[in-house]
Amino acid sequence: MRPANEALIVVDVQNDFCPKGALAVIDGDAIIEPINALLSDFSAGILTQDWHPAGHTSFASSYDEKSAYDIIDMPYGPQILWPDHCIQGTDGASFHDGLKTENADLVIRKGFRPKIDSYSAFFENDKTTATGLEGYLHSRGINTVTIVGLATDFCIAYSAIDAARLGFRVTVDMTACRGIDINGSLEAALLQMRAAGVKLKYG
Ligand code: VGL
Ligand code: ZN
Repeated sequence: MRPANEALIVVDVQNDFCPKGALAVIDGDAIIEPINALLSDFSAGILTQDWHPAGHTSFASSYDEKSAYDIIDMPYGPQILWPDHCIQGTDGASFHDGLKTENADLVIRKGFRPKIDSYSAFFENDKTTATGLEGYLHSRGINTVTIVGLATDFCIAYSAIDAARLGFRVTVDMTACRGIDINGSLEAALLQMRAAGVKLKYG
């Protein structure tokens, strides 16, 4: 068992990010068994759940003449437009059946504000609206986190960089992550994580 100052953060292991989902990540379900093993090993397990209202401003379908993966300017900066995914209450937003959710202590939902996307487990994409996870971890005396899940180049990278910026010791276990990789986003995310002091664990 890992010590009480360490938490596992499991990012967005939801049907829509797994094969056949609306925003499927290649091999997204291959990480479920390794994540279950990690959940048993950590004394604190936190799940995040992407949780968008229908018509969310991050969905390409919310605009005339926009396609998925186009980029638009939002008040908080550039935003990639996504296929509709993880709509509140749908099967696509549910955790994958294989994930042992009963071994997690907390579920953090994010992306529920209609006009702002939220990749990070800590802050929405404006980088100031907090999810509350920082306070939760601090009040449990946790200063070290391991991050796994989907997708490496978006929600994992944003979460890891925010965690490092907040002063947590951060490892991303690459064996239990998979990426989307659009236009070099995966390589860029790995560089940014390393630059932020995030440890990338490959074995
Ligand atoms: C994610 C794009 C949109 C993710 C969530 O979990 O990485 N990516 N919403
Ligand atoms: Zn989303």
